[in-house]
Amino acid sequence: MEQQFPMIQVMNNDGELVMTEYCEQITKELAMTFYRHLMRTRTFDRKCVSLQRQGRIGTYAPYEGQEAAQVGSALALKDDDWLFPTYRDHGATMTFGHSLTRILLYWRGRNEGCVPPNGKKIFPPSVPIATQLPHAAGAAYAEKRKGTKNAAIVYFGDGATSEGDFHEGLNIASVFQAPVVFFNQNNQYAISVPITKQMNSQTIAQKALAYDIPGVRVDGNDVFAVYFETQKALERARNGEGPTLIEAITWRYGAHTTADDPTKYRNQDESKKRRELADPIQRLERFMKREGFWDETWAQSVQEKVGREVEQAITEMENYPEAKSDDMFDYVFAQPTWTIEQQKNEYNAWKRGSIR
Ligand SMILES: Cc1ncc(C[n+]2csc(CCOP(=O)(O)OP(=O)(O)O)c2C)c(N)n1
Ligand SMILES: [Mg+2]
Repeated sequence: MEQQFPMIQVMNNDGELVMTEYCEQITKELAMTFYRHLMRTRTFDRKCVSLQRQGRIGTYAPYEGQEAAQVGSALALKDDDWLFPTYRDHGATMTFGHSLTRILLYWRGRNEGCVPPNGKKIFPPSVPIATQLPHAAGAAYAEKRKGTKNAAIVYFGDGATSEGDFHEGLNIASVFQAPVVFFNQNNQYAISVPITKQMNSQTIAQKALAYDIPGVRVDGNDVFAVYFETQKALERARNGEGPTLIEAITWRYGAHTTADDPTKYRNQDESKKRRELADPIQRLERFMKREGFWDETWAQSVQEKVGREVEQAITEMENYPEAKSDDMFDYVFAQPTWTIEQQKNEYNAWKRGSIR
């Protein structure tokens, strides 16, 4: 199966182009755009981990190491497409145009964090594993029924492919030839469970065979491979050729969330080695240096600019108006059930001091 689904690489770990197909499209401007987004996502992610440690946001799910998979795929989208993320995909949502302040509000436990900027079709992060796949298939099918050229992308992890919703989503999308890209980030772990203990399949891409849709395996740390292969899959979707399953092979360096301790289940040297060998940002930097696209002053200015942008979002998040406690009751259902009404009344009575 690994031979039938070879891992597509455009740029190897040393930053050399190893596939000629896309050479002409890989310009200095494109490389600079990718680098800016990669640095922006990494800066944001690291800052969030430290905000959690300082008690300024709640539990946080870091994606460091997976930036190329998220940035490359999100940049392949068009403005009117749909994006269905998990809790680990804010690197993709921010690249697609989500507001950093809103993403921070989400991690602070605020319902406002689930609201995308006007006109952006970004769903709230799905925490229940794989439930977003049927939603994405449905949204994509609705676009098809309306006769638009819009597509949907849905993100999920390796662990999610063991859920029923994964199979239901792929099946329904295949039956109705919905314009959706199933974008799997195979970071090789579902919390503490390594992929080898979770599935007997050699690849995730091969699971596409059962639904008779294309299955594509890419090096998820190669931003070019991810970008061009996602673009191809989206083009197929827009042209009425139905869904694609993409497996992007990657690795998270850190913890599953800030509530997890990865030293309990894996050797940290593995992450260190992968960082040295295959880090998505260093790899692009190596490529840019080889091609003569690299400029130290420019790289520094990128770092300063994204740093300022992140700091400003943090200030906005912290100065956001106080949360109204009624929100946690009012947004559960469109029409509250009597139990929720009762809980709300009891809570408000307790706040007023009339019950203890
Ligand atoms: C339906 C469901 N079952 C279990 C969980 C608990 N859980 C949270 S994250 C996770 C692992 C998911 O792994 P994967 O799909 O590989 O995504 P990753 O976290 O690696 O990005 C599990 C089992 C959940 N959130 N939802
Ligand atoms: Mg995983």
